Amino acid sequence: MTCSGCEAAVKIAAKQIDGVKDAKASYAKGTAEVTYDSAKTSPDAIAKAIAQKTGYKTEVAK
Ligand SMILES: [Cu+2]
Repeated sequence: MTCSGCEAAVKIAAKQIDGVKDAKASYAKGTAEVTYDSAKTSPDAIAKAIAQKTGYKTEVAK
């Protein structure tokens, strides 16, 4: 992410994913924090969906 516009785009993309309850993104840190329902989705699926919607490379934080 390179600016606060990207930050908002990542946040919106994450919130559109089924099973995601809340999302926060920080362009300063280059990270996003997602609260999700583990019965509906998984970190890998969320990362993939965000990458598809925004064009950013994503990886699941370990
Ligand atoms: Cu930007």
